[in-house]
Formats: sequence, C-alpha cells, structure tokens
Amino acid sequence: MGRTLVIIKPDAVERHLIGEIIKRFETAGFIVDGIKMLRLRPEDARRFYAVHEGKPFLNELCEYMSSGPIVPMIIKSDGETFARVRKFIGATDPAKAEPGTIRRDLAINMTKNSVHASDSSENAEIEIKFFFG
Ligand code: FUP
Repeated sequence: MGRTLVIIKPDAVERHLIGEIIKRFETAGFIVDGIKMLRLRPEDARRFYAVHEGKPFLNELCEYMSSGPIVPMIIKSDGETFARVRKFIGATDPAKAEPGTIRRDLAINMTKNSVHASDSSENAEIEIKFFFG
C-alpha cells in the first residue's frame, strides 16, 4: 500500500467538517493510518511550505495555515496514493474542482481550500515526517 499526507485545514476545522472529510475518505476506501490535531506557528507553516518560497501568496498562506488548529492525517490506499488522493480532493481552486470532490463541495476559495494533499510520493514522505516524525 502507498501513503500520503492530508491536512484538514483551519477553515474546515472551524466549520466542524473534520468528521465529514474523514467520512468521505473512509467511504471511498482510503485508510486513516495516523492522525493528530495541532496548531502551527507561522514559522512552522513557512518551513512546511518552503517549496513556495518567493511566491506572492506565501505570506497569506502561512498566516492562514497558522490561524487555527489543523488535522494532519496519514492516508493509505492501494496504488499511487498521492495521485488518487489529489484527484479525490479536486483542483486547488474549488471553483475549478470536479463536482463531488471535497474542495468543490466544501472549500471556500483558493487559500481556504479545506484540505492539503502531498503532490508526489517523495513529498508525501517528507511531509509525513514533518508531522509524525
Ligand atoms: P495544492 O497542491 O492543490 O494544494 O496547490 P499548490 O501547491 O499550487 O498551492 C499550495 C497552497 O497555496 C494551496 F493550498 C492554496 C495556496 N494558494 C493560494 O493561496 N493562492 C494561489 O494563487 C495558489 C495557491
């Protein structure tokens, strides 16, 4: 089985969507193999999003990601899990996400897009280590 990192972001935690999001993953056959709830300091968010250093949206993104509690999860499935999960959550911009995806159904906008998912199996391992050691 492959694995990836998913984060339920502050906008979803604040709107009491933790259960709804986990239910969607489990109903689709994904397995939750690790979970915690925590709040990032802005400098932690910056470290997590180091690949976006220099992008115009980085400050806003880090402020938002440290604005409230988040729920990182290790998600397992058969096959190429990172790719399956990214398809499952939908495009970064909820307005462009496929109907039925988490982002299309639940997200607010491009920044408050309810969930994060690793974009490669290499990054999945780096991001799992970041939260779960
Ligand atoms: P994704 O991998 O789908 O989460 O999207 P990206 O890696 O492109 O972006 C990382 C995060 O930056 C996204 F969750 C949302 C945020 N973002 C913005 O806030 N504004 C942008 O213009 C692009 C991305």
